[in-house]
Parts: sequence; structure tokens; C-alpha cells
Amino acid sequence: MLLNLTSHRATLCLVTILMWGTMVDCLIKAKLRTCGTTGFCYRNRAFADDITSLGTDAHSPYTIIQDSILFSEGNSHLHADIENTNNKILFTLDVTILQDNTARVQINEKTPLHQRYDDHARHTLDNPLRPVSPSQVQKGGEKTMIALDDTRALVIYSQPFKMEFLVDNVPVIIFNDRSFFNIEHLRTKANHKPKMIKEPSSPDVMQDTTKLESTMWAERFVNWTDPKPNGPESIALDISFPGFSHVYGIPSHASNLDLKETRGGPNAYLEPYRLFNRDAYMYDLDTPFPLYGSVPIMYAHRKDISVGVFWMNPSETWIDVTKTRSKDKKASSTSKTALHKMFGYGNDKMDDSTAVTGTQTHWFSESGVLDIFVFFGPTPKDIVRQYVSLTGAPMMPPLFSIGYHQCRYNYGDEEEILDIDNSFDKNEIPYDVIWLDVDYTDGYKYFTWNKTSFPDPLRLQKQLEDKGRKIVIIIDPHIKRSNAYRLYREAERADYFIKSPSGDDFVAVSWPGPSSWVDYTNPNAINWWARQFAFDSFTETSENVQLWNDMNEPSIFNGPETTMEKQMVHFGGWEHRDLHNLYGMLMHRATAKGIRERTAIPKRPFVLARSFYAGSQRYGPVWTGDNIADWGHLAASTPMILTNGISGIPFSGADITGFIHEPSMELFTRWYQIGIYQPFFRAHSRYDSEYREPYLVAEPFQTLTRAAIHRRYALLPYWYTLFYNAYRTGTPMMRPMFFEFPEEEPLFTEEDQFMVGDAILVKPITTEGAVSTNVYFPRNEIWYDVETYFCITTPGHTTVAAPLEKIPAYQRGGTIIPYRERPRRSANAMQLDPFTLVAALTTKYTNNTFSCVSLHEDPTGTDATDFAQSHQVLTIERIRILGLKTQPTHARLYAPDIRPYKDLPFDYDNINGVLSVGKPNVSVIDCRWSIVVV
Ligand code: NBV
Repeated sequence: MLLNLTSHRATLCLVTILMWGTMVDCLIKAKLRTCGTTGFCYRNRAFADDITSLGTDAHSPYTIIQDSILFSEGNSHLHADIENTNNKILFTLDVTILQDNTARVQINEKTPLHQRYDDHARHTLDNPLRPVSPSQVQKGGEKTMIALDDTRALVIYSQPFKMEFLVDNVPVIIFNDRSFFNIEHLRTKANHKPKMIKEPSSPDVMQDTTKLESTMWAERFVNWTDPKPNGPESIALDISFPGFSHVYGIPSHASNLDLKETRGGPNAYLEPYRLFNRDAYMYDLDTPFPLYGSVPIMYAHRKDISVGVFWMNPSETWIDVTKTRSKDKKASSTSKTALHKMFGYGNDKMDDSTAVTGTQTHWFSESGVLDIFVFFGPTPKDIVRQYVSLTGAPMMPPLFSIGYHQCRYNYGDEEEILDIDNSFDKNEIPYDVIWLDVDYTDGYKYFTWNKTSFPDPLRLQKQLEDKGRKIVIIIDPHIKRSNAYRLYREAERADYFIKSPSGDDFVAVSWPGPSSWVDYTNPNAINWWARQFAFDSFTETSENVQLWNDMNEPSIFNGPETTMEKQMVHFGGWEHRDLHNLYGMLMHRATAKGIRERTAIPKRPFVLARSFYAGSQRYGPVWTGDNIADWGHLAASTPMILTNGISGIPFSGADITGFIHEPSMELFTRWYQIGIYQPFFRAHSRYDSEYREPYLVAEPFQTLTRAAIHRRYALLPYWYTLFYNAYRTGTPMMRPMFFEFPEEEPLFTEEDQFMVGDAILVKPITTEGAVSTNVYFPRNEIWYDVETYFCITTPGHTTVAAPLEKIPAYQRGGTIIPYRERPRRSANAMQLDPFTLVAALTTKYTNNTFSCVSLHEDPTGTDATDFAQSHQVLTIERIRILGLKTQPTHARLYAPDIRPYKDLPFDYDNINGVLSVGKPNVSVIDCRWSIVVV
């Protein structure tokens, strides 16, 4: 929620909240800082401009000190000292080669005035790093080379400092290519020498040094002053991707999948992409402005290779993106000649098609240290695996949570919940989870119940549980300051709140009025928070209750940009500035820990969070926050969820039908039709919206929406399998087209259609009145409409029908999709239902045999056999084979207890070539069977 530009407004808003418990008057968009009004951003852009204005005379002041280079640990680690020749400040460089084509580069001040924040790594990285020895190292005066293997190497130049990451002897990533590397060393105000950059030599680029200086020791924004006790401390680096014209990642923005330029170029943004977690109520579309979460990972992709960088820094971060174009041959040819000169490499892979363009990025973070991981790929799927092997596997969610969620801000009381629950059943619409927003609490005191509306919470939970359904309740990080509130007393006494610089608890305004914020960086506070979820602590909760963490950016009604002032102090004395983007994830983690540990046998928790950071995937899903019920926001949900997915956070979604305002019935229907193909499938709307549970809407929209939800439920076995794959490999369930078809160039900018797994291509409909649309069908594939089974074999753009009854979705030839086609009330109720398998043929199938193989890594181990035992009843009740050109005469089942075989009944649709084999009733546990179609 956003308020406040002036304190008058803020007060008015606060009064409104306190008096009426609503926030109608508070729905004002917060004023945001721009790069020009953010000191370190302005300074680093100015630094870059100044260097650029020098043209060929430009050079970075940073050099590696000769003889300081030292290899250790089997050459997997290189250490060196870097000097800023302008001011003689020393820095340390540490390069570590890690397994799976990954390298880590760390740069810190050698003797800082006090420690720079580097404590983020233990929160962000989940797995121990595994250094590996390079195949070869070559230490020279000017350059040092580390070869990871025969094809990958990195080269470190000393004078000036620069790093190149090469594949087949050609640089794919370059650090400090443009000499923008800049670390503002720690200093005292007394020994600070003003004027960070030289006077510009070009009169066109006038630098206002007063402006550069004016924000170093204190910074004003609207009515707030950031006192900046540590002065300037930013870190910045330019990272070039020569030969790449597309970069992706760095969520969260309401922007394109294929990132836009930010400093010139066609259709460019005027501001850099910004990563600064904030409550972005009713956010605008097509902007680089920050939203609720931040993941500083970027992919560069081209036909033959993908590479990536993970900029591990949780302070406020900005990223400029620019591109060189073919007419501008200079940049590409410079790196080509330079490289050839330096190494005399003969292998010239930079032909004109790849050499003509390149993407340059410029990253700047407000504080901390430089800590970057480089991923050599070579495919997009390799990069996401390399990234999650550092930051942790996406959690395997409980089955119920991939069904349909019904939410509203607010469902009022127990009676209303039960009425909704019954109405879903009466109207034969499945759902799994009903949600309670802030008003279920006693006056916004979390871990309490409003006993007037919810007199017997356990009774309610039991009633839902009996139907196999769950309830999710909201818990936010602000704690009402009231001595009558146990949680407050305990946290206050134990010092678990974030402090203000004076040492007192930080106090600001949120739902309950004056509040304080739990410091989830304090290990004791984490444990204390987690214990609150124990059934004897949060009384009147049962296993049926799951969690929702909102407002964890943190959102602060009367804070700058609706968040916390940066000078606030965390455990260990760190400023909020240092770790702002991490805060939301730390709350998410503490809550998931509490839910997991509240039962004797830990159970997979379900916790939705609004704010996120690198690693949030370990704790549960996220969503895109307070969107608007309009076509633009529906369209924007696709690139936003895709970007989260490739950034290691595969489980995410958008409020179905839009949180703010009322959707038209057509928008409502289209939103559900798309929502079933997005990972987190939850309808949500604001307190003042018309009730819009799907059974309330008029015909034909109700029937169409019901059909869409049924399709989601039928697809749950497929979704569950994809979630499992994401947990094992990081590959998101919902994927950009280029992830699945990395060599197909027209798909590199495609964000208007996507893949669910490798088998389903989906084309959202995002305009009112559409009855047809254009779909791009990748080459060398056969595509079958998932409803009609009509087959498409022509690659490229094709116009297809998209009446209100359906959005286009196609099964890829060569895949098998498991369905459960018996309509039930919830995912849980379907758990033992038999499967229908839909096998889509390619032109290359052989043998006409359908057989079963166990994919369990250890099929004879106890885990596998126990599980198999408990799922003996699971069978396949139907097999549909798509694309069978001629009608067979038999479908024969071979199995150990059938001699010699059994003829199965089948139907054949000769128009679409679909064979439906009925009642094979074969086991999915015991694989000793096959079906031969002859
Ligand atoms: O808790 C109320 C809402 C919630 O419904 C929504 O999903 C969140 O994004 N919350 C924001 C607080 C303020 C909403 C205006």
C-alpha cells in the first residue's frame, strides 16, 4: 500500500486507518526516487559518462599489483591485490573456479575503515561451494589465464584491471570492458577529498560536482533525510556480453522478458532497471521501476550459447542496459582484435552475424562488497541449474497448493467461509484452499483470532480438512506496539526488533498503527518467530492452517517509498541499507521453518510471500502483488512470471482477475484460462470489489471458467511432475519459448506465448473481443491442439482460432502428458484416481509399443518400495495416442499375469488420427506391461 508524499497526507491516511480500519484514502502511489535523485546512482552514471567522454583515452584507474597474484587450493583459487591508482586505495580480488562451469569473483576493500557488509552470503547461498581445479593456469605479467577445460577460460588483465570469460577462445562476458568499475572506499567525512571524478574534457558532458558531492553524507528525499553515517560506499562494475543481443532476468519489474535498453536506443527506458523491494500498489506497466522482489541474476542468450551472471548483493541496486548495433562496428571489432592480439587465438567464431551486436550492462549497488558468480551455461537450462545449485533448490510444494486458491481481501467470518466452501461444491467447481486476509486477527495482532468473526477456528479448520481442503492465513512482519500483546512484550524484552540509530526500537505505522518490525537477521529472533507457529503457541491452529507473508519488503505506511529508512539498524550493527532486499526472504524463511517444525515429522510447508530475493525459492511461492483488473496487467503477468521462473523462482503467479478494480466478464474468463497454465493459481480481489467467486458470474462465463478450472485439475499430475523437475534441476515449470528452443531466433523476444514444461505451448489471449490470434510454432515439431487434437505441422507464425471458449494450447509431438479426468472437489480428493495418458506422436515413432519404465533412482530402496506399496491402486484407465495416421486392427496388452495377451477396446477418430485405448487398467507402480498397437 502506498502513501504518502507529505506528512499531512500520511497523517490523514493514518487517521483514516485508525478510525475506520480501512485505507481508502491511503491508496496513493508513493513517489519514487529516480537515478537522478539517488546519490550513488547519479554518481556512478556520471562516472560512466565521464569515462565515456574521454573516448579512446579512457582507462580504468584500477590495476592489479604485480607479483600479488597467488594461486592456491589446487589452483582453484586466485588471490590478488588491486590498486586504485588515483587514490592508492587497495582492494582484494578473489577468483574461485567452481564445479559445473561456474566461477566466483569477489572484490573487497583490503583495509576498510570498518567491515563492509558481506554477511549476505550465508543467507543467500544454500549449498557448500565446490571448488574445482582448472585444467591449466598461466600466470603472466600483463595477463593471467585460467582454463576451466578445453573450451572455457578466463583471462585477468592487470593494467588496467579487466576480466574476460571466454568460450572457444572468444569472450562471452567481460568485466570492466568500459572502465566503469568503481568502488567508493570507506572514509570519514574529515578525510574525504571532494570531487570524485575528473573535470569532463568534453563541454557536452557537464558534470555538476556540487550535485555529486551533495548526497555523499546525507541525502534528502521528499520529507525524509537519510543521514548516511558511512558516507559514500557504492560498488559498480560494467559487464559486457559481446555478440549477444538479448539479456533477461533481474526481476521484479512490470517489464519485458527481453530486457530493454536504458540509456539510449530504440524504445529505451530513461531510468536504469532498479532492484529495491517495495510495496508497489497498483503499479504501472512497462517501466524499470522496482517492485516487491529482487533477484540480481541476468542471462545473455544467443543461438549457440547462454551465459549468466549473479550479482550477489542485497543492497539497493540499479542496472543500465545498452546495446551496440551493426552500424556501430567499433565495439565488436575492438574486442575481436584485442583478443586476437592478446592470445593469438586462431579460432575465429565471431563471424559477422554474431559480432555485429553486443549488450553492455552497468551495475551499481549502494553498499557491501562485489561478489559475482559467472555461469558459462551453455544452455539456458544449464544456467538455471548452475544458479540453483548455489542458491538452493526450489521447494517441492505440497500437492494441494498447486490446485486452485480462492482469496479475497477480506472474507468476513466463519459463516461466509463455509458458505463459499459449499457453493464451490454445489456448483461443481474444484478448489483446494480458502484464504483469510488481515481481518481474521484480533485488531491486526498476528497469531490471534478475531473471536467475533471466528468463534471456533479449530471447528472451521476441521470442517475444511474433512473435505480435504486447507485454509491460508496472513501474517505480516509488523508487530503492534501494545503491552497487552504477548508477541510485542516478548520481542521487546528480547530485543528482536529492528532498531533506530539511537538504539531504540524502530517505530513506524502499519495496519495496527504504531508498530515495530521483527529483525529476521537475528538468529534468536528467527527461532522465536518459528516457535510462534507451534500448536501450543498459536492456539486454535491445526495442520490445516498454512501461511501468507504480506508486506515483507518491508512495507511501511509512513516510510520513504513506503518502506524502511535505510539508517535503521539490524542485528550485528548492520544498516538496513546493506540488506534491504534480503529482508523479505528472511521472514519467508523463518515462517516456513515454523510451519515445517510444528509437527513431530516435519512436513512440507506452504508459505506465500510478497517480497523475495535470490534463494526465496527454497521457502515457497511468491506473487506479483497488487495488480489491476485490466488487459494490460493480464498480459504483463506472463513476462513477469517467466522472468521469476528463469531467476530461480519457478513457483509464482498473479492475482487472478486483478486485485484492484472490476474485470469485465470477458477479461475475467480469459484470466482464468491463462491462470490455469501459471504455476500459482489464486484468485484475489480488494475489499471494495464486487464478490466474484467463479460460481457467482453469469453465463456463459461461469461455464467457461468452470471448464478452465477443471482443466487445471485434470493437468495436476503433469504440474506435479514439473514441480518435481524444478525441484531437482531448477528448470521452471512455466518457461520462455527460448528456454525450450534456444536455437530458434524469432523466439528470443517472444513473451506472448510460453511453454508449460516441454510439452505444452500456451498462447494467452489478452485483448477484449479476440476470436483469433497469431501463434509461433517452433520448427521441426508437430503440435496438437490440447482440446480438439487437431494437428499443426507448419512452422512459424500461423493464425489460429481463439473464441471465448478457449485459449490456444498445444501438445508437442513426442511427449506424453498424464491427466486425471474425473472431476472432483479438490486435488487431495483426486490422489488415488486413475490416469489418462495422452501420447502425441512425432513422425519418428517406432515399434508401435507403449511401455512403462520406473524413473526412480533407486527403485528397490525402501523409499521407493514403501511409496509403491501405498500407491498400488494407481492405474492407467485410458491412453490416447495422437497423430496415428492409420486405424490399427488391435491394441494388445502384454503383462506377466496375462497369457499370451489381451485385446483392449479402442476407438479411432480418423479425422484427427486419434486412437483411444480404453480400460487397460495397468499399474503405474508395477511396470511389467506393454501395449502394442498393430
Ligand atoms: O492484506 C491486505 C492486502 C492484501 O490483500 C494484498 O494481497 C497485498 O498485496 N495487502 C496487500 C495490504 C494492503 C493492500 C492495499
